[in-house]
Amino acid sequence: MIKAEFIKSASEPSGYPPPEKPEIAFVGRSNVGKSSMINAILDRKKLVKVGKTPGKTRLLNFFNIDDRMTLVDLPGYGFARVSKTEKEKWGKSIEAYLGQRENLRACVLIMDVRHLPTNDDMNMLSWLEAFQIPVIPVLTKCDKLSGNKLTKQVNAVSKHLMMEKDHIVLFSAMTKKGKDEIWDIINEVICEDGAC
Ligand SMILES: Nc1nc2c(ncn2[C@@H]2O[C@H](COP(=O)(O)OP(=O)(O)OP(=O)(O)O)[C@@H](O)[C@H]2O)c(=O)[nH]1
Ligand SMILES: [Mg+2]
Repeated sequence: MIKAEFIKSASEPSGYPPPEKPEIAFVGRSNVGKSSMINAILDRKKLVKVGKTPGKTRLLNFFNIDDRMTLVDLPGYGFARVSKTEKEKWGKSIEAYLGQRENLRACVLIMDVRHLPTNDDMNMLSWLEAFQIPVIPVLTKCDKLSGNKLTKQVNAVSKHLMMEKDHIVLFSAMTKKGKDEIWDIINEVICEDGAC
């Protein structure tokens, strides 16, 4: 089993752990399944808290993986019942992180396979491109669609994102579909760094 431990939470750069290991961050709409995905790929049930009131987590949560890399669960966006001040705070903490985190190697952008990417998803994608951060696009909750419906939806989403279908990881935290594929990609990104 992979060693995975919570390091700390932070909202601003002064609170981040030292940038010693290559880092991968998980971003996406609130309630899309970021925390569930991290738990699933690490074979943990409760390393990261799941399904609390959406939009409550305003902190970045850092996890040490095998003393080899850090995974970061970023606060979700697009939660309607959040005040303007809260949204601004979110924007500032995410912008500081994306703009300043020197050991950040890639962002896993998680979207719900059942819906076309939201405006917030598209804005996040532009942001990542502007910061020149490699994106690993993931469609989660694939267990909710089957056969033809899944294929149709993946085609529609890939068109919307203007990305090749083969570059998009199909995932389910419930069935763990896509777990090996996501690790292959993460390891490839980390290894480019000479950290293997
Ligand atoms: N069926 C199914 N449900 C999922 C999957 N992933 C997450 N969920 C459910 O979706 C809800 C939200 O999951 P979380 O992992 O807490 O989502 P999050 O993106 O971390 O949410 P915030 O931390 O609020 O931003 C929970 O009820 C999960 O059980 C999946 O792959 N399949
Ligand atoms: Mg979460």
